[in-house]
Amino acid sequence: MLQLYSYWRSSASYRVRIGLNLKGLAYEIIPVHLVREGGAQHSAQFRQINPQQLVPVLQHGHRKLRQSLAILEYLDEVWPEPALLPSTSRDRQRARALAHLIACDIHPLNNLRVLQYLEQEWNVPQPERDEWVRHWMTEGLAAAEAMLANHPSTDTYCEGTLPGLADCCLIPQLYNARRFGVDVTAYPTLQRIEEACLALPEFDAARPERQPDAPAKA
Ligand SMILES: N[C@@H](CCC(=O)N[C@@H](CS)C(=O)NCC(=O)O)C(=O)O
Repeated sequence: MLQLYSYWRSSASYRVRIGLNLKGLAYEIIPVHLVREGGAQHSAQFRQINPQQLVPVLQHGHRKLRQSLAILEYLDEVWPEPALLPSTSRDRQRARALAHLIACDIHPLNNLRVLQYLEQEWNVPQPERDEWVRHWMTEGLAAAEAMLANHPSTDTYCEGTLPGLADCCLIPQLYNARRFGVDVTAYPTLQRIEEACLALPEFDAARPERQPDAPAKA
């Protein structure tokens, strides 16, 4: 009933995999290789699935759901338990603000198509492109650390004692940060939350290296 168009290393897909696992929903992964042969996301077939040429896409029956945050909120509306969002407006606002910080303000600047554009249109060399990525990640993660450290709502997870929307975004972003050589020890609260999340089977099963399309030695 649920099929997820996903790429093992895509952090936006990783968010949705965590959300589906937290909800205890069974789903089939349909891999979309973002790099091989120019990227399957640009194929005519996949453009029918997502005109934005991005993963993830969740197919629910005949419906195609796009945009990871909108998908996570949909999951929460259709399968309310366990909730990904807290019960009060104030706490929901905070969880969404953290999620948007990552998904709207850090991630899009560092996406594959942006890095390819810098390389192909502006001849930006690899070291500068990597530095660009690290700059935006460091700035965003430092803000997330400041928002989470010593806040009364921060507990085992970003918001209280249950994992939710903000954690679905934070853990994939930290995976990305390490990939690009960001020193995550500068963010002790984020690291502590990451450790708690990855100890849960729902997060563990969503890890890039556990995906059917991950290379054998990932
Ligand atoms: N805002 C979108 C972002 C999706 C996105 O950027 N996906 C990336 C992988 S993490 C992608 O498909 N990139 C392909 C490309 O850049 O060509 C969401 O949250 O779903």
